[in-house]
Amino acid sequence: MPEATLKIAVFGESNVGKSHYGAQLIGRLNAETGSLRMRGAAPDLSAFDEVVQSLSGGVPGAHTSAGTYTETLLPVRAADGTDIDMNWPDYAGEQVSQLLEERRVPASWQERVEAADGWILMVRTKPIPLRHDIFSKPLGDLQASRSSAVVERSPQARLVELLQMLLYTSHARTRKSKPALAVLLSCWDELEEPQGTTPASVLRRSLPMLADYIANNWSEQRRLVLGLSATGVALSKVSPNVDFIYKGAEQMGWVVDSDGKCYPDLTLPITKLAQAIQC
Ligand SMILES: Nc1nc2c(ncn2[C@@H]2O[C@H](COP(=O)(O)OP(=O)(O)OP(=O)(O)O)[C@@H](O)[C@H]2O)c(=O)[nH]1
Ligand SMILES: [Mg+2]
Repeated sequence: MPEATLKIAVFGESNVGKSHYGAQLIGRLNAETGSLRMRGAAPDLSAFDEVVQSLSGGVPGAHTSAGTYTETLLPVRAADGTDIDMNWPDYAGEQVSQLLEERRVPASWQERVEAADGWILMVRTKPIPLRHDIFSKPLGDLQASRSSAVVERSPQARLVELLQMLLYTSHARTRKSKPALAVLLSCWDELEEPQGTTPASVLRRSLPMLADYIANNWSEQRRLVLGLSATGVALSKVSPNVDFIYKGAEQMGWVVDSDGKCYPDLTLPITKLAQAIQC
Protein backbone atom coordinates (compact mmCIF):
# COMPACT_ATOMS: atom_id res chain seq x y z
CA MET A 1 0.00 0.00 0.00
CA PRO A 2 1.43 3.40 -0.91
CA GLU A 3 2.42 5.53 2.07
CA ALA A 4 2.65 9.28 1.83
CA THR A 5 3.23 11.87 4.47
CA LEU A 6 1.40 14.74 3.02
CA LYS A 7 1.99 18.08 4.62
CA ILE A 8 -0.55 20.71 3.95
CA ALA A 9 -0.13 24.35 4.83
CA VAL A 10 -3.28 26.38 5.22
CA PHE A 11 -3.06 30.12 4.66
CA GLY A 12 -5.71 32.69 5.33
CA GLU A 13 -6.08 35.99 7.08
CA SER A 14 -8.36 36.38 10.07
CA ASN A 15 -12.05 35.55 9.83
CA VAL A 16 -11.88 33.52 6.61
CA GLY A 17 -13.14 30.35 8.31
CA LYS A 18 -9.96 28.34 8.96
CA SER A 19 -11.01 27.07 12.39
CA HIS A 20 -14.58 26.22 11.40
CA TYR A 21 -13.32 24.27 8.42
CA GLY A 22 -10.84 22.40 10.64
CA ALA A 23 -13.59 21.50 13.11
CA GLN A 24 -16.01 20.42 10.38
CA LEU A 25 -13.29 18.39 8.67
CA ILE A 26 -12.72 16.46 11.89
CA GLY A 27 -16.49 15.93 12.17
CA ARG A 28 -16.64 14.49 8.65
CA LEU A 29 -13.67 12.22 9.28
CA ASN A 30 -15.29 10.90 12.47
CA ALA A 31 -18.63 10.40 10.69
CA GLU A 32 -16.86 8.38 7.94
CA THR A 33 -19.06 9.78 5.21
CA GLY A 34 -16.45 11.33 2.93
CA SER A 35 -13.76 10.24 0.46
CA LEU A 36 -11.09 10.48 3.18
CA ARG A 37 -11.39 8.23 6.24
CA MET A 38 -9.42 8.07 9.46
CA ARG A 39 -7.09 5.04 9.42
CA GLY A 40 -6.23 5.29 13.12
CA ALA A 41 -6.90 7.47 16.11
CA ALA A 42 -5.77 11.08 15.96
CA PRO A 43 -3.39 11.68 18.90
CA ASP A 44 -4.91 14.99 19.99
CA LEU A 45 -7.90 16.90 18.64
CA SER A 46 -8.07 19.41 21.46
CA ALA A 47 -7.11 22.39 19.28
CA PHE A 48 -10.58 22.26 17.73
CA ASP A 49 -12.56 21.36 20.90
CA GLU A 50 -14.01 24.82 21.41
CA VAL A 51 -15.28 25.19 17.83
CA VAL A 52 -16.58 21.58 17.71
CA GLN A 53 -18.53 22.12 20.95
CA SER A 54 -19.93 25.48 19.86
CA LEU A 55 -21.09 24.00 16.56
CA SER A 56 -22.82 21.11 18.29
CA GLY A 57 -24.79 23.76 20.19
CA GLY A 58 -25.63 25.57 16.94
CA VAL A 59 -23.48 28.64 17.61
CA PRO A 60 -20.23 29.86 16.04
CA GLY A 61 -16.87 29.17 17.68
CA ALA A 62 -14.45 31.83 18.86
CA HIS A 63 -11.71 33.68 17.03
CA THR A 64 -8.35 31.91 17.52
CA SER A 65 -6.24 33.83 20.03
CA ALA A 66 -3.31 35.80 18.67
CA GLY A 67 -0.21 33.79 19.64
CA THR A 68 -1.70 30.36 18.91
CA TYR A 69 -0.18 27.91 16.47
CA THR A 70 -1.18 24.26 16.67
CA GLU A 71 -0.93 21.33 14.31
CA THR A 72 -3.35 18.44 14.56
CA LEU A 73 -2.15 15.17 13.12
CA LEU A 74 -4.90 13.39 11.20
CA PRO A 75 -3.88 9.95 9.90
CA VAL A 76 -6.24 9.39 6.96
CA ARG A 77 -6.72 7.06 3.99
CA ALA A 78 -7.93 8.22 0.58
CA ALA A 79 -10.41 6.20 -1.49
CA ASP A 80 -7.56 5.02 -3.78
CA GLY A 81 -5.74 3.51 -0.77
CA THR A 82 -3.17 6.26 -0.34
CA ASP A 83 -2.30 6.72 3.32
CA ILE A 84 -1.82 10.32 4.27
CA ASP A 85 -0.59 11.80 7.52
CA MET A 86 -2.20 15.17 7.42
CA ASN A 87 -0.99 17.95 9.68
CA TRP A 88 -3.88 20.36 9.95
CA PRO A 89 -2.88 23.74 11.37
CA ASP A 90 -4.88 26.26 13.35
CA TYR A 91 -3.63 29.73 14.08
CA ALA A 92 -4.84 33.28 14.35
CA GLY A 93 -5.03 34.89 10.92
CA GLU A 94 -3.24 37.96 12.27
CA GLN A 95 -0.02 35.98 11.85
CA VAL A 96 -0.52 36.00 8.08
CA SER A 97 -1.50 39.68 8.10
CA GLN A 98 1.62 40.50 10.12
CA LEU A 99 3.81 38.54 7.71
CA LEU A 100 2.36 40.67 4.90
CA GLU A 101 2.74 43.96 6.71
CA GLU A 102 6.33 43.29 7.75
CA ARG A 103 7.20 41.64 4.43
CA ARG A 104 9.19 39.11 6.42
CA VAL A 105 8.60 35.40 6.86
CA PRO A 106 9.57 34.34 10.42
CA ALA A 107 11.76 31.22 10.75
CA SER A 108 8.93 29.08 12.13
CA TRP A 109 6.72 29.94 9.15
CA GLN A 110 9.61 29.42 6.76
CA GLU A 111 9.94 25.81 7.92
CA ARG A 112 6.21 25.20 7.50
CA VAL A 113 6.17 26.75 4.05
CA GLU A 114 9.22 24.79 2.92
CA ALA A 115 7.94 21.48 4.26
CA ALA A 116 4.48 21.70 2.72
CA ASP A 117 3.65 19.62 -0.36
CA GLY A 118 0.42 21.45 -0.94
CA TRP A 119 -1.00 24.82 -0.01
CA ILE A 120 -4.56 25.76 0.74
CA LEU A 121 -5.32 29.45 0.41
CA MET A 122 -8.61 30.36 2.03
CA VAL A 123 -10.23 33.50 0.66
CA ARG A 124 -13.54 34.94 1.81
CA THR A 125 -14.60 37.01 -1.17
CA LYS A 126 -17.78 38.65 0.17
CA PRO A 127 -16.12 41.25 2.39
CA ILE A 128 -13.34 41.93 -0.12
CA PRO A 129 -14.02 45.07 -2.15
CA LEU A 130 -12.58 45.10 -5.68
CA ARG A 131 -10.76 48.35 -4.97
CA HIS A 132 -8.50 50.22 -7.34
CA ASP A 133 -4.85 50.49 -6.42
CA ILE A 134 -1.56 51.36 -8.08
CA PHE A 135 -1.88 48.25 -10.26
CA SER A 136 -5.17 49.27 -11.84
CA LYS A 137 -5.13 53.10 -11.87
CA PRO A 138 -2.47 55.79 -12.23
CA LEU A 139 -1.18 57.02 -8.87
CA GLY A 140 -2.31 60.60 -9.60
CA ASP A 141 -5.93 59.50 -10.11
CA LEU A 142 -5.87 57.47 -6.91
CA GLN A 143 -4.50 60.33 -4.84
CA ALA A 144 -7.04 62.78 -6.29
CA SER A 145 -9.86 60.59 -4.95
CA ARG A 146 -8.35 60.19 -1.45
CA SER A 147 -7.96 62.38 1.55
CA SER A 148 -4.91 60.50 2.89
CA ALA A 149 -1.59 60.50 1.00
CA VAL A 150 -1.02 56.79 1.67
CA VAL A 151 -2.14 54.50 -1.14
CA GLU A 152 -2.81 51.05 0.25
CA ARG A 153 -2.55 47.80 -1.63
CA SER A 154 -5.95 46.43 -2.62
CA PRO A 155 -6.96 43.16 -0.93
CA GLN A 156 -6.23 41.15 -4.06
CA ALA A 157 -2.79 42.75 -4.41
CA ARG A 158 -2.12 41.65 -0.81
CA LEU A 159 -3.06 38.07 -1.69
CA VAL A 160 -0.84 38.09 -4.78
CA GLU A 161 1.97 39.44 -2.64
CA LEU A 162 1.38 36.72 -0.06
CA LEU A 163 1.68 34.02 -2.74
CA GLN A 164 4.81 35.67 -4.14
CA MET A 165 6.41 35.72 -0.69
CA LEU A 166 5.47 32.10 -0.04
CA LEU A 167 6.78 30.96 -3.42
CA TYR A 168 10.04 32.77 -2.88
CA THR A 169 10.35 31.32 0.63
CA SER A 170 9.63 27.76 -0.46
CA HIS A 171 12.01 27.87 -3.42
CA ALA A 172 14.91 30.00 -2.17
CA ARG A 173 16.61 27.37 0.00
CA THR A 174 15.13 24.09 -1.14
CA ARG A 175 14.92 24.61 -4.93
CA LYS A 176 11.85 22.40 -4.66
CA SER A 177 9.19 22.73 -7.34
CA LYS A 178 6.08 24.71 -6.46
CA PRO A 179 3.65 23.04 -4.11
CA ALA A 180 0.21 22.31 -5.56
CA LEU A 181 -2.31 25.03 -4.73
CA ALA A 182 -5.96 24.82 -3.73
CA VAL A 183 -7.82 28.11 -3.46
CA LEU A 184 -10.91 27.70 -1.30
CA LEU A 185 -13.51 30.43 -1.65
CA SER A 186 -14.87 30.18 1.86
CA CYS A 187 -18.31 31.05 3.26
CA TRP A 188 -19.71 30.33 -0.21
CA ASP A 189 -23.28 30.40 1.18
CA GLU A 190 -23.04 34.14 1.82
CA LEU A 191 -22.29 34.81 -1.86
CA GLU A 192 -25.80 33.65 -2.84
CA GLU A 193 -24.58 32.51 -6.26
CA PRO A 194 -27.02 30.68 -8.55
CA GLN A 195 -26.62 26.88 -8.50
CA GLY A 196 -24.00 25.65 -10.95
CA THR A 197 -21.78 28.76 -10.70
CA THR A 198 -18.17 27.64 -10.88
CA PRO A 199 -15.70 28.78 -8.18
CA ALA A 200 -13.16 29.74 -10.89
CA SER A 201 -15.68 32.16 -12.44
CA VAL A 202 -16.33 33.77 -9.04
CA LEU A 203 -12.59 34.14 -8.42
CA ARG A 204 -12.12 35.70 -11.86
CA ARG A 205 -15.00 38.11 -11.36
CA SER A 206 -14.23 39.13 -7.78
CA LEU A 207 -10.41 39.01 -7.75
CA PRO A 208 -9.23 39.07 -11.39
CA MET A 209 -5.60 39.89 -10.67
CA LEU A 210 -5.30 37.01 -8.21
CA ALA A 211 -6.99 34.68 -10.72
CA ASP A 212 -4.48 35.71 -13.41
CA TYR A 213 -1.53 35.35 -11.09
CA ILE A 214 -2.54 31.82 -10.16
CA ALA A 215 -3.28 30.81 -13.76
CA ASN A 216 0.12 32.15 -14.85
CA ASN A 217 2.09 30.46 -12.09
CA TRP A 218 0.47 27.06 -11.59
CA SER A 219 -0.33 24.55 -14.31
CA GLU A 220 -3.91 23.32 -14.59
CA GLN A 221 -2.98 19.98 -13.02
CA ARG A 222 -1.34 21.62 -10.01
CA ARG A 223 -4.04 24.16 -9.11
CA LEU A 224 -7.68 24.04 -8.16
CA VAL A 225 -10.30 26.54 -7.17
CA LEU A 226 -13.19 25.26 -5.08
CA GLY A 227 -16.03 26.78 -3.09
CA LEU A 228 -16.39 25.93 0.59
CA SER A 229 -19.26 26.45 2.94
CA ALA A 230 -17.98 24.76 6.09
CA THR A 231 -21.13 25.54 8.08
CA GLY A 232 -23.63 25.93 5.22
CA VAL A 233 -25.27 28.94 6.87
CA ALA A 234 -24.30 31.99 8.89
CA LEU A 235 -24.40 31.16 12.61
CA SER A 236 -25.25 33.57 15.36
CA LYS A 237 -24.43 33.48 19.06
CA VAL A 238 -27.87 34.83 19.99
CA SER A 239 -30.06 32.36 18.11
CA PRO A 240 -28.57 28.83 17.93
CA ASN A 241 -29.19 26.97 14.68
CA VAL A 242 -31.53 24.04 15.34
CA ASP A 243 -30.26 21.98 12.40
CA PHE A 244 -26.82 21.87 14.00
CA ILE A 245 -28.39 20.74 17.27
CA TYR A 246 -30.81 18.09 15.96
CA LYS A 247 -29.21 16.84 12.73
CA GLY A 248 -25.61 17.32 13.89
CA ALA A 249 -22.83 19.57 12.63
CA GLU A 250 -21.52 16.67 10.52
CA GLN A 251 -24.62 16.98 8.32
CA MET A 252 -24.02 20.66 7.65
CA GLY A 253 -21.84 22.39 5.06
CA TRP A 254 -20.79 21.59 1.52
CA VAL A 255 -18.11 22.02 -1.09
CA VAL A 256 -18.55 23.44 -4.60
CA ASP A 257 -16.47 21.43 -7.07
CA SER A 258 -14.72 22.98 -10.09
CA ASP A 259 -17.76 22.21 -12.28
CA GLY A 260 -20.14 24.07 -9.95
CA LYS A 261 -21.72 20.94 -8.42
CA CYS A 262 -22.21 20.84 -4.64
CA TYR A 263 -21.12 17.91 -2.47
CA PRO A 264 -21.54 17.43 1.29
CA ASP A 265 -18.07 15.81 1.43
CA LEU A 266 -15.89 18.44 3.13
CA THR A 267 -12.84 16.19 2.70
CA LEU A 268 -13.05 16.63 -1.10
CA PRO A 269 -10.62 19.60 -1.27
CA ILE A 270 -7.95 17.51 0.51
CA THR A 271 -8.51 14.51 -1.76
CA LYS A 272 -8.24 16.73 -4.83
CA LEU A 273 -5.20 18.57 -3.49
CA ALA A 274 -3.54 15.20 -2.76
CA GLN A 275 -4.16 14.22 -6.40
CA ALA A 276 -2.71 17.52 -7.62
CA ILE A 277 0.37 17.02 -5.40
CA GLN A 278 0.97 13.61 -6.95
CA CYS A 279 0.71 14.96 -10.55
N1 LIG B 1 -21.82 32.04 6.51
C1 LIG B 1 -20.75 31.33 6.88
N2 LIG B 1 -19.99 31.74 7.92
C2 LIG B 1 -18.92 30.99 8.25
C3 LIG B 1 -18.55 29.81 7.56
N3 LIG B 1 -17.41 29.30 8.12
C4 LIG B 1 -17.09 30.13 9.13
N4 LIG B 1 -17.99 31.14 9.21
C5 LIG B 1 -17.99 32.26 10.17
O1 LIG B 1 -16.88 33.09 9.91
C6 LIG B 1 -16.32 33.58 11.11
C7 LIG B 1 -14.83 33.28 11.14
O2 LIG B 1 -14.60 31.89 11.14
P1 LIG B 1 -13.28 31.26 11.81
O3 LIG B 1 -13.26 29.82 11.46
O4 LIG B 1 -13.23 31.63 13.25
O5 LIG B 1 -12.17 32.08 11.01
P2 LIG B 1 -10.60 31.98 11.19
O6 LIG B 1 -10.02 32.09 9.82
O7 LIG B 1 -10.23 30.80 12.02
O8 LIG B 1 -10.31 33.34 11.96
P3 LIG B 1 -9.09 33.65 13.01
O9 LIG B 1 -9.16 32.63 14.09
O10 LIG B 1 -9.41 35.05 13.44
O11 LIG B 1 -7.83 33.57 12.19
C8 LIG B 1 -17.10 32.91 12.26
O12 LIG B 1 -18.03 33.85 12.73
C9 LIG B 1 -17.82 31.75 11.60
O13 LIG B 1 -19.06 31.48 12.18
C10 LIG B 1 -19.38 29.40 6.46
O14 LIG B 1 -19.16 28.38 5.79
N5 LIG B 1 -20.46 30.19 6.18
MG1 LIG C 1 -9.37 30.61 13.87
